[in-house]
Amino acid sequence: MISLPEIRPWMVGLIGCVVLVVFSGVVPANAGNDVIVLEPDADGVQRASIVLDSYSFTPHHLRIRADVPVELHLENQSFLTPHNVVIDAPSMEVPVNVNVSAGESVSVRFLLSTPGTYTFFCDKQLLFFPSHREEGMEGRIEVLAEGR
Ligand SMILES: [Cu+2]
Repeated sequence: MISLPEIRPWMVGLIGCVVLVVFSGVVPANAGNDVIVLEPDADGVQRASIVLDSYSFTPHHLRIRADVPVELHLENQSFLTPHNVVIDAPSMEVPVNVNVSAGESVSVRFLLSTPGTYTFFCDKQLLFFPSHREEGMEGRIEVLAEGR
């Protein structure tokens, strides 16, 4: 006759670990928490697509190379809410502040020459409500020196 083993604390720990490992892979691919590393295309432009929604950017963390042009395709998936993208980078020669109407897509090109970490956000705000940035529409762009 087979007797069941007694349950010991280490068994509970082991099962907990297995459950964690199994379910950690179940995070949706569009969660946007991962760093998206841009590589220049054949024409030397670093490209990425970002989905704008109320109130998020997906993805919201980009890593790019300094002094290589960037082209972002911005798609606003909100039904009614206009959004925008403002990049907080005083060193940029041409500041980025692009409006994207509800349901529309816009592409924007820019150049970040100074390595560092920059914030981008949506500064839309309706009346006395919190701004979209305060609601979470914020992301960052890491700019690495060339030859990283
Ligand atoms: Cu917005």
